[in-house]
Amino acid sequence: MATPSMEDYLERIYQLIDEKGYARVSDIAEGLEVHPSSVTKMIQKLDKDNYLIYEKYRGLILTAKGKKIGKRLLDRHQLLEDFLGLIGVNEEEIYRDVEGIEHHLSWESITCIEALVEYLKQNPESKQQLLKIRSEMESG
Ligand SMILES: [Mn+2]
Repeated sequence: MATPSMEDYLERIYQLIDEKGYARVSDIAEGLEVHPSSVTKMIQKLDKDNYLIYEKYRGLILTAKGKKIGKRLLDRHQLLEDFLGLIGVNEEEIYRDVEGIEHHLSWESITCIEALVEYLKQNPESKQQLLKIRSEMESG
């Protein structure tokens, strides 16, 4: 299974290919705030584990396995952003918090959060009630 760090790379690579059609080492490094040499190292590891195929002059492509996992990781990130947003977390905190927790939740917890997000979207009055409790906590 992919380590938290491998997950970050796969998620970023999947997102870049999804948005731009390709993923360059420099773009991956920038997005993850790491040195390009770390990216090259990780790409070799991901290649070895069959998540992607890397050729020095042709760039990299994700294998079927890499695509499947990459999509899952990106969806998970998005779900957690939706979740924190719905329960009232400040916009500025959301991205960093998601980066902090996304690798440490079981898929069972993710599925439960997914159901809760769906519930809150379908029941705006419950969401309002939740936010009301929270503002009472802040003022109390
Ligand atoms: Mn992420």
